[in-house]
Amino acid sequence: MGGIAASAAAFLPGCKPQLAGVLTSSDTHPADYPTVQAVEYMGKLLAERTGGRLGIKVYAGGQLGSETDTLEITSFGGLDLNRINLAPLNSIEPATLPFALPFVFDSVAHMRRVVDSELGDEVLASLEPHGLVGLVFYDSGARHFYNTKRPIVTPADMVGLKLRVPASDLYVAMVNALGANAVPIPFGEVYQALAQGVIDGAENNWPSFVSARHYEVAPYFSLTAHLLTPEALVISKETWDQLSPDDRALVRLAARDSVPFMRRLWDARVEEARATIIASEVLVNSVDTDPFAALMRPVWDEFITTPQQAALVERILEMGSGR
Ligand code: GTR
Repeated sequence: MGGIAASAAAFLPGCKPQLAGVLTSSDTHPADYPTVQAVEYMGKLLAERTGGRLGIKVYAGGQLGSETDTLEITSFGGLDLNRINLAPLNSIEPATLPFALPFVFDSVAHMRRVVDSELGDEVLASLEPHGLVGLVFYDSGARHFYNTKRPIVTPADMVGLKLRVPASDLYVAMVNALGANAVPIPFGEVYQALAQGVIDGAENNWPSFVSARHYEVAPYFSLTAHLLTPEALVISKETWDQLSPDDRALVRLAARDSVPFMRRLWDARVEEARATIIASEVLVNSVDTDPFAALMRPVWDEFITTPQQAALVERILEMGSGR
């Protein structure tokens, strides 16, 4: 861990130290998941462009711990890179909340337009005081509710369900406002919690529903599309500060170049996961999302409290298709 910090700096006498090494990176998803593949691709680009002086080793499958834990380690420099959901960032930086509001994006195209604009750069830059340098946003598609009990067609169907959420007050408020009971637990523990009946359901995108095998234990998948929040790739400020300006530029460029690669993989993965579910015994139902969105107004009001956040929300909505 802390690859760059740990590796010996190769430098010529009298020259600025040239840091060399393999950057460590964490991801909660398995090795073949698009986010993992994208960071590996970024590492390949970095290695090519530095003659092997810099590279990336991804620790996949949550082997280094939950996103909340690894994020903390990253902010102290124990890990170089981390690919995470915005949920754990919501708790440390208010500027990340607008991207995580339920129903704030009307489509994947809207979300991509926003993160590709200067708004995306502003939110990434907001992480610096927390020991993190935001590099890029990746896709995460739409999140839908799934559970072991019944199809969710209207918010009334959610009443009383114990639904897992990631560690984020916003997610807790969202699920509780819909009438269910939010249970924050790490992603890696959801399968077992579902299988043992500790929770009744959870919410996630098609690819995670399949790759984490939640579909084997939660047979009702309801297309609520309540969140279109992007993922984030961050690098520790500790690591960043040890890189030369040229290497920082190379890291930023390789990260940016991994985004179109990731989006191609992502779009294919969504289709593949959808096909797996349609062919399975899972009951998928469509949902009129308006009554769900209507219940989110107090949640927006509770979490969007500063003029800076309100301005971000307004700019996000202006870039939508105005549904
Ligand atoms: C996934 C996301 C992960 C993780 C997970 C969760 O969609 O890619 O980073 O946060 O959801 O629900 O915890």
